Amino acid sequence: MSLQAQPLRLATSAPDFEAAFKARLHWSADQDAAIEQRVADILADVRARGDAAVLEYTERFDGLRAQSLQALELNAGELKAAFEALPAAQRQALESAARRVRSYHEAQKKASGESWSYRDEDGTLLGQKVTPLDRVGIYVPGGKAAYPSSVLMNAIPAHVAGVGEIIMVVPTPRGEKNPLVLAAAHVAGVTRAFTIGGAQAVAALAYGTATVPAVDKITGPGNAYVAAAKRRVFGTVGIDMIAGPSEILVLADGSTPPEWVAMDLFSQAEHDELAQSILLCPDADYIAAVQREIDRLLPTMPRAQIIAASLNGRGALIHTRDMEEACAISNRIAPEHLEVSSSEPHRWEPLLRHAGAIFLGAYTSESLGDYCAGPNHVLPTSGTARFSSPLGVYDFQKRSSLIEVSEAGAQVLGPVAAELAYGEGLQAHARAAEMRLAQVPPMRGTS
Ligand code: HSO
Ligand code: ZN
Repeated sequence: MSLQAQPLRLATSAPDFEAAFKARLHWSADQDAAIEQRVADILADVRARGDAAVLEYTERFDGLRAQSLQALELNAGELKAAFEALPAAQRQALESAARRVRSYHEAQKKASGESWSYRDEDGTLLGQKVTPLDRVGIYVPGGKAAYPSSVLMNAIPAHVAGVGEIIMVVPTPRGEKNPLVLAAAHVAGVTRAFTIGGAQAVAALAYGTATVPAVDKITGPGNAYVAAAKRRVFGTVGIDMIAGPSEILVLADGSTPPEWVAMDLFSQAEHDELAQSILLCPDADYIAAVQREIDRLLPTMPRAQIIAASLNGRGALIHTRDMEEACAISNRIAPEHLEVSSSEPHRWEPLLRHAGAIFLGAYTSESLGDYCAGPNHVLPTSGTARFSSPLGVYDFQKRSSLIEVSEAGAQVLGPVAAELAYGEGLQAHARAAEMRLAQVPPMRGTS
C-alpha cells in the first residue's frame, strides 16, 4: 500500500473530544537514566582534564582525531573564507536573511533593551542598567539537523545585544565541515568556532579548558546528550531553553487555498517524526479539502516518510463550532507556531494569547518566519509559550539596578529601613541607615 498521512480527525462537538484531544497533545520528554549518567561522567572528565578529555571524546564519538584543540579551531578569517567560497545565490540569501533578522532584533533592543532611570522628588536616582553578556557559546547540531538558519537566529541577537565574544561549537563527524553553517557564522558575527560537539563541547564551554574559554551562557538546540548536558551545567552558566519537537497550529476560516495549508502542515512535519501539526477550522468541507491536498501532495515530497510518521502519530484536523472556539483551543495548546490563515486575521489576533510566534494572514507561511521575515525562530515548544518567549536580545543581556540616594532621600528612607531592620534583629543594617540621618538616634536593643 502507498504511503498515507492521516492526521486524527476530531470534532469539538463529539462527546469523546476532550479525551481524544488530550491524548493527542500529550508529549513528554523522557529523561533516559543511562544518558544522564554518561553525560555526568563526560562533564566531570572534561572539568578535570580539559583539552585532553575533549580531544578523546571527539575522536571516540565523531571519528575526528586531532593533536590539539587548536587544530579544531576556526578563526574569523576561516569563517569568512567559507562564506566567500559559497555560490553567489547562497551568499545573497544568507545576507538578506541576516539583514532582516538584524533589523528586527535592533528594534527589539530599542523597545525593551535599553537602560532607564528617573529621579524621585528627593533627588534620589533609581534605574536599571542593561549590559550585554561578555561571552556566549552557541551550540549548532551536526548531521541532519545542522541548520544554518539557526546559526543566524542564535548569533544575531547576541551580536545585536553587544556580546563581546560569540563562540560557536559544531560537531563535525570525520572532519566533514558544513560550509553553509560556517558561512552563516561569519554573517552572524561569530568570531571563533570549534569543530567539537556533544556533552564534551557543552562542558568545555561551561567550565573552560586551556583552549576553549569559559562562556557565560550557552544557547542552541542539540540531541538528548546536549540537552542533558545543558540542564546539568545550568547554574554554572545560563542556558536558553530545552526545546521539544517543533509544532505548528493553523487556525483556518476556509479562505486560504487548502494546498497552502497542507504544505504548511508538512513544513513542520518534515522536521521530525515527533513534530506536531494541527489544523483548527469551523468548516468541515474545508478540512476534507485539506486532507485531499495532503493525499495529493505527500507522494511528491522527498521527506514523505517523516511527514507521514509525524502526521499519523501526532497530527490532528479539528472541526470547531466557530472561529472563537478555535481561538480558545489554540490558547489551550499554546503552540510554538500559530498561523492565522484567515481573511480577517486582525479580528482573531486579539483573542490569541499563548503562542511562540503568530503568523497573520494567508501569505504568511511559517517557513518565511523560519528563515528571513525577521523574528527569531527559536521559540517555546510543548505549551511553554504560556510562560516563556522567543529567543531574543534580552536573552543576551542582563540588568543591574541603579540606586543613588540623595542626602534628603537618606533622611526619608533611613527611619523606614531602620524600623524594618530592628524588626529583623539586624542592628548593623539599622545603624547604617541611621548614621546618615541629620539627627542620629541612639541605637536600639542595647542598654
Ligand atoms: N521551524 C524550526 C526552525 C527551522 N526551520 C530551521 C527550518 N530551518 C523551529 O522553529
Ligand atoms: Zn521549520
